[in-house]
Parts: sequence; structure tokens; C-alpha cells
Amino acid sequence: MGGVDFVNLPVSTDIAEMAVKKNGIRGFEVLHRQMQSAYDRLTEDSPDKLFALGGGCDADVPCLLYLNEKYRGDLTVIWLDAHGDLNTPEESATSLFYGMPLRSLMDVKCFGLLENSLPLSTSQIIHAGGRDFDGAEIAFIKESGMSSYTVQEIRSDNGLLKRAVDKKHSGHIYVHLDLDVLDPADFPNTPLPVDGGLYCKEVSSILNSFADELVGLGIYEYAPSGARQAFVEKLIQFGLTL
Ligand SMILES: [Mn+2]
Repeated sequence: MGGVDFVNLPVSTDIAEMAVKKNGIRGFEVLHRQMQSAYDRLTEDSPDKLFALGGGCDADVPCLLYLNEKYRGDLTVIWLDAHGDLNTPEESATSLFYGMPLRSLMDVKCFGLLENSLPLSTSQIIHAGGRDFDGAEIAFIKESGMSSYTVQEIRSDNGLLKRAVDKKHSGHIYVHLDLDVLDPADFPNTPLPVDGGLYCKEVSSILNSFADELVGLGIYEYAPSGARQAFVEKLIQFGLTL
């Protein structure tokens, strides 16, 4: 990509290996290997800013742990997602890691996937647009006091996320964008769509409101299709200007 340091990290396509369960996580060894290689590459290149394109939400784990270490815990993460991504391996009914990435970031050993990294604290995270939480995830949010805002709260108050971020007093903001935070009527191209999401223009306006403070953006869960491809291209253009 012209003018941009672009790194394409290979991922396993071995279905049999992805099915092998360890530590309560399906495909643990594959995830461990891929996350470690992404993390090592980031550490080696040591970028100040990062634009990541997935893949599944789990691909943001090495990116966020790298940035959290780089900025020594001075990082605020806005996690835009229809789902919580907050299960522990014990709480997960499926043992699929894509339901766990946000929670793994707060675990001191990242569930064994990246053991030497600095975990995020719940106070660094703002979950936004969630509407399909499991019972254990709702309990976790309640007990931990982690910030979590619904689509309705965000829609009815333009400055809500901006104020929530300002309260964290961090100079480094990262946006994790799981495309399923979007309303399927407006953007259907995700593997796990959930009704009642944000509109594309609302997500664009959220991104623009943080454009000057962003140290990173991750875009995940795109199911490639011609429909709404223009919006994804717009997001990529935005990411490339960070
Ligand atoms: Mn997700």
C-alpha cells in the first residue's frame, strides 16, 4: 500500500487444528501461535499508531496488548460490538474464542495466549452498542463497573461517548469496530448480525469525533460482499489517515 507500512500476517486454514480444545478454548494452539507472532511483529516494528483489519475480533488482542504496553496502561478502548466478547473460557458455552477477546485483555495471562503482557483494567474500556449479551457477561459488567452504553443511549445523546472518553483522561484512544455493531438493515455483511444496531452514519460520526486522538483502529467481522462495500472502503480510507 502506497505510503503505508502494511503487514499481512498469515493465518492457519487447518480446520482440524482449529477444532482442538485446550484451556477451555477451541483452536488454542493456533490462536496462541498467531497472536504471539502478531505481537512479536508489533514489538519489533514498534509503531506509534496502528490500523488493523480482521478477521475476527480476536485478532485485536495482540494489537491492544501491544499498544497498552507501549503506552504503559495510558490507553482508552472503545469497543463497538453487538456482542459482549466478555466470556471467560469457563463461562463460554461454545469454547469459541470470538466470544472472549475483550475479557481476555483483562486477564493477567490473557487466558494463556499472551502471558507476558500488561492486561487492561475495566476502567480503560468503554463498551458501546452491545445488545446480545450472555447472562455471565451482564453479571460481569455489573460487578466490574465497566462502562457500557446501549444503541439507544448513544443515539439519544450525541456527546455521550466523547464525554465518557474525556472522563478517562487518556491521551491515547483506540476504537475496536466489530461491524456487527451496525444495524443489519443498514449493513448486513457480518457473520453474526443482530437487529437494532447503529447506523453507518452514526459510526462514521463516532470515528470522526475521535479522529485527532486515535492511536489505533481495528475493523473486524466483515463478511465480504458487494453490498455496502463503499462503506467499508470509507472506513479503510479513514484508517489509513491515522
Ligand atoms: Mn465481536
